Amino acid sequence: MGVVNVTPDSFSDGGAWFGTDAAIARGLELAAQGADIVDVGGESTRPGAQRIPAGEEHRRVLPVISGLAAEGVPVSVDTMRAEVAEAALGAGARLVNDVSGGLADPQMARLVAAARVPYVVMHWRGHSHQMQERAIYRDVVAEVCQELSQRVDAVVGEGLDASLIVLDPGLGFAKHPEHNWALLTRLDRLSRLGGGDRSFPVLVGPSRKRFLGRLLAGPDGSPRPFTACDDATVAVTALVAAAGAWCARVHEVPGNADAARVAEAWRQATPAGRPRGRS
Ligand code: PMM
Repeated sequence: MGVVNVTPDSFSDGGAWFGTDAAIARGLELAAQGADIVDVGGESTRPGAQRIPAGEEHRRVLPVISGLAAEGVPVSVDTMRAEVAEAALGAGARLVNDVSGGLADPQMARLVAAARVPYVVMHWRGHSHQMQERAIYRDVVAEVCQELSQRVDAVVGEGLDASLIVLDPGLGFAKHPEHNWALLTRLDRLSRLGGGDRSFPVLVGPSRKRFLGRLLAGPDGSPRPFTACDDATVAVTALVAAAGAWCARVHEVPGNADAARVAEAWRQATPAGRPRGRS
């Protein structure tokens, strides 16, 4: 999944694709580079960001989505608002990516259920201005699984077919680096949330996030700038794809697309087609 943030202020690529024409051109480029889905968002979720009005979000994303859909690009809309998701689906989006997992807008679950579209349910504990103070866990993997499970029940309760749900641990959203790393190593638990035979596709969004910048900090302790974290993102993509993740959401596609193909070959060559340690 290639990212097009039509925002002036996203932490990772803020401003680069803010105009409609630039955003469409970027989306086409990502698709040509191997993105299976182009994710279009109009609202920054960087820590501390303030919300924008719904009308502004509409104005940012709708022309980009219709422009990309008209070219045959599979588009997802990155939004927490049901009214934006509805308009985006009308403009040709095929998937709704909701970083709040339905918590920010009580209408969202009903909308995706009625539209019968794939729905990314991300783990979330509140809007950007308050999320980092909520990064408190005793057992992050168990708590994220439990909270996501409640979201799955809520969305299925509104009538969405469970087979359309994609789960996301929400790297960096109310998470400190140690939480992100713990979650990355236990994606199998997320996938098997429902217990029994039920297994959900898992999406992860490691791209250019602060935990990578901190890992790669220079000798003086200053974090690596986010644009210099693309190689580390590729490494995470390779690891999670080899562990069975369905999708990685990234800003730079070529290296990640190669990593996904390497991981797929790795999985195919692994006895029983799965990495050791997974049932
Ligand atoms: N991260 C961001 C935005 N949208 N969506 C999903 N499903 N998962 C994520 O981890 C995620 C997301 C924030 O990153 P950005 O500002 O660089 O787009």
